Amino acid sequence: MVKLSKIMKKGKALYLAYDQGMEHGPTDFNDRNVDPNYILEIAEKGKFSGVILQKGVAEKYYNHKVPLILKLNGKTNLVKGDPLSSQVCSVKEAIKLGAKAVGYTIYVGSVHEQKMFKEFGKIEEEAHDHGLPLIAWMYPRGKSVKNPVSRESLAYAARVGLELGADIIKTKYNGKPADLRWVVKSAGKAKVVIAGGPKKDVKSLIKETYEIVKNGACGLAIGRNIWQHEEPVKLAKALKKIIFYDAKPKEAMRELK
Ligand code: FBP
Repeated sequence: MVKLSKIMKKGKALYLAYDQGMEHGPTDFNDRNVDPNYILEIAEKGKFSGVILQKGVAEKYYNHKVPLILKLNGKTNLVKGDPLSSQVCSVKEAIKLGAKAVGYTIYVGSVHEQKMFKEFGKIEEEAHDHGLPLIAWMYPRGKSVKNPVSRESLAYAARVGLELGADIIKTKYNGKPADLRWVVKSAGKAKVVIAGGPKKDVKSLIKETYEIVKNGACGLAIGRNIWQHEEPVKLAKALKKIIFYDAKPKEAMRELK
């Protein structure tokens, strides 16, 4: 039986994503947040439901204070064209590193999607044999995907995540509550969490978070908006008020004063 209780509370979650060093390169970083120790400190002080790392960072920095979600595949943004993200870490290795869940990105619509489906299938079997939850980054992407954030693309990708056995599906919010409700419905019994994207102003982030939880998502798996912020722990507290305690945006904003 897969237990989500180690990485979710009351069915809700706030994860801190820090795999951008691989996905985007150090362009996302400054002198402070380039250091994984800084991120782990935010994760601990902000009481995140989990921290998302690649294996190299986990091996050298992870301190077991916040549940570890280990990303098992990755790619850089240097290769253009239809994306393929291949496996770089095994479930066995993730368990050795102390992971409480594993993650894998699938680019639905890429000409390489079959390769990712195949790897994901094996990972799903092994992770679930060990009772480990599997989080799928379900991102529609590739030449044949006209609009990666349309209602249809997002719902299709989320549904594929359910069909393939993901426990939690990570997707993007396109700003349309009705579309998100359809994405969540398409994901069925798989839970849905939303990515943060590039840094935006705090007011918009708070408003979006409110919309996201009101329309069926369980929370956020967010990176840049937190660790590029001047006061990441305060911001995390504000987001948690909305996600875990049903606060309204105005009430959450008070955490930032
Ligand atoms: P952010 O909140 O910083 O957007 O992180 C979420 C995330 O899914 C990361 O886990 C991943 O590295 C990145 O976004 C992928 O971004 P992109 O959509 O540019 O491939």
